[in-house]
Amino acid sequence: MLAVVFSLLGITVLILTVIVLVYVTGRYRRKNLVENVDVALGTTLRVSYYELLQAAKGYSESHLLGTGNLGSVYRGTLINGKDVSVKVFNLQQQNAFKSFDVECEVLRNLRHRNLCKVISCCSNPDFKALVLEYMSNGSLEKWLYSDDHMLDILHRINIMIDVAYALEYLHYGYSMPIVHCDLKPSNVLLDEDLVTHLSDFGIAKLLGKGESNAYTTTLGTLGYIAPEYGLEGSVSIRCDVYSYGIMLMEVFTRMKPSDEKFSGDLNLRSWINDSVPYAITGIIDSNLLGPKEHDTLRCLSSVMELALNCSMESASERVNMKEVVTALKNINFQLLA
Ligand SMILES: *[C@@H]1O[C@H](CO)[C@@H](O)[C@H](O)[C@H]1NC(C)=O
Ligand SMILES: *[C@@H]1O[C@H](CO)[C@@H](O)[C@H](O)[C@H]1NC(C)=O
Ligand SMILES: CC(=O)N[C@H]1CO[C@H](CO)[C@@H](O)[C@@H]1O
Repeated sequence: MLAVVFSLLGITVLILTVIVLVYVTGRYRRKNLVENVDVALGTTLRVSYYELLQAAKGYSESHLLGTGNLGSVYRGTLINGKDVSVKVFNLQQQNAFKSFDVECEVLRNLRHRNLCKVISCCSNPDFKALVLEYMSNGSLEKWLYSDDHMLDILHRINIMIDVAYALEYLHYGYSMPIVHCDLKPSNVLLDEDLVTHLSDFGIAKLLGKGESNAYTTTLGTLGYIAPEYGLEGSVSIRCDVYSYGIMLMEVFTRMKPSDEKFSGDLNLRSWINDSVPYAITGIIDSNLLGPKEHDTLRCLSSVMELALNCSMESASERVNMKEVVTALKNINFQLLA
């Protein structure tokens, strides 16, 4: 009788223990799941949803760096002390999922000094974010148009050489050509040492093997996009060359393609085309004109000619990024001489 009672008791205890164990490990597993759903893609650092939330102080207004239509970018500090920027995708926007995938795909595989490095991707069904290196000196846009910043001619040339290196790498240095599609001064970021990093690959296009162009309905920024891209949605590496040409013009004239003086037949490109080479002093950013003016103007004239060669109406007449790198390095060399 006693033996039966004890063995029943024993079995009950055993069953209870098993139930408790199953419950505890289950909870533990679930907790672990919640904390580690984020995938660190091809990078060593893992950043959890919670750490990210803390890093950017709950995505507060004071940490907001900028807002685009696909999401917002915040400044944050990770537990290890590293400053980062966190790009949080706005998943209400239909394109945001695709854009996140493209940026992860593009950035995790690329390594180049002049591309913005991705530290981690955080991806849950209802939260997607990219953790990127923080660029303490902001964008080229900020430097060009703010009154308390001033980039001299060599800085500007070097920044544009670095952008050209980044594009040359995207176009020729990876297993398939990558078209950035949204080249403009606000997507060119400067780090602590003023080294240039091309950023924002949200609408970049990867071309398949042997494919020279692709079609898209997502447009880049008006004023910078090539005619065939704007009119037919046809993107190729030559679209980036066009945008690069427009950016060259903007960087040395400090005039935006969207400036109100441009309308009808007059645009940034035709304005410059009409002034090169004889009336160049009238278009160049006056901050760049000082002593040694004659040599400087000759170089600036070459820069504008190169910009026109980049932004030819017909895509097949445009130079390519390898030629751009060579030409700009020559001009830089002449400036230093
Ligand atoms: C640029 O200027 C040349 C003359 O110097 C002219 O023939 C050409 O049509 C102009 N191109 C544009 C796009 O304005
Ligand atoms: C621009 O293109 C013209 C015609 O192809 C060429 O002669 C000239 O050297 C080019 N200029 C620059 C700066 O690349
Ligand atoms: C030239 C310049 O202003 N560089 C600044 C870039 O950012 C670092 C850190 O914020 C500053 O210390 C530099 O002065």
